[in-house]
Amino acid sequence: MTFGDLRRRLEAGEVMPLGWVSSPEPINGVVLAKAGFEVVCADMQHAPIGSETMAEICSSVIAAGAAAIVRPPLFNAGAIGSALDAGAEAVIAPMINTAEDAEWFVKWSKFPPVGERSWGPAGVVRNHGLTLPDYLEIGNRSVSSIAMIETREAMGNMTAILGNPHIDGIFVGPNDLCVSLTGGEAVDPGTQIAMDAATEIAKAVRDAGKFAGIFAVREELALAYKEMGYQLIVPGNDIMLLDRGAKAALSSLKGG
Ligand code: 3PY
Ligand code: MG
Repeated sequence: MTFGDLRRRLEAGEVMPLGWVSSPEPINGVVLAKAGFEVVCADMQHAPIGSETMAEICSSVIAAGAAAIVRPPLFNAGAIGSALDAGAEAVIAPMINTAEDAEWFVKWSKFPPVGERSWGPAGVVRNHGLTLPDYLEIGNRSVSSIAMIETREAMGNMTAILGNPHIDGIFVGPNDLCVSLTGGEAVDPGTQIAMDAATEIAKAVRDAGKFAGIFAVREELALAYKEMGYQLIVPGNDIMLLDRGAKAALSSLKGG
């Protein structure tokens, strides 16, 4: 993957399975990249991944030949800048619920004149072999600002969020969405209400000419999301994949 390929391929409609690192372990990003994931995300929101480890995960993933992306913690402008400075080609911002949240996100993820991202891409030029003027020229159109829709409020404001021309794609958090839509009664993305919401979001994103991604907690859900038109599909994070692989290996040895 060369810098900028990720956004070009997503805008061309390609389905790209997304590797997801939820451990403070750069090696896990490398294993996912070498296993064939062409794009790998470091999750700073729900994993103990701080900025130094995030930058190491990005460098390792890029050196292994894949594109790196990052989910920063909630409304953390500093982490958005650090992720992009480290060479991430996309930032997935959690809980973008309103048009104002989307504007806030664009402000911190794009350089002027679009936003106010601060200049300091030492890691990105080193990791991707670019010059500073190259990066100034291509940064805004190569990096994707991906807003998470994961609440009832965000679904109500979807047209306005998608209407922001600098929000490049949407990522669905089906767990939070299920919790929000059921008023805290359930956390199963496979329930009808969550599946119907995922279908509705995929259609709205497609109609807006943008790309959509989603986290799948089970394999059959990953396949259902692909049918709905999702492109960036996470088939479980590193810990979930290790757990499944460990159980399969044990059961074949124990015959159970
Ligand atoms: C969710 O399901 O809420 C997520 O944020 C997935 O990462
Ligand atoms: Mg979430």
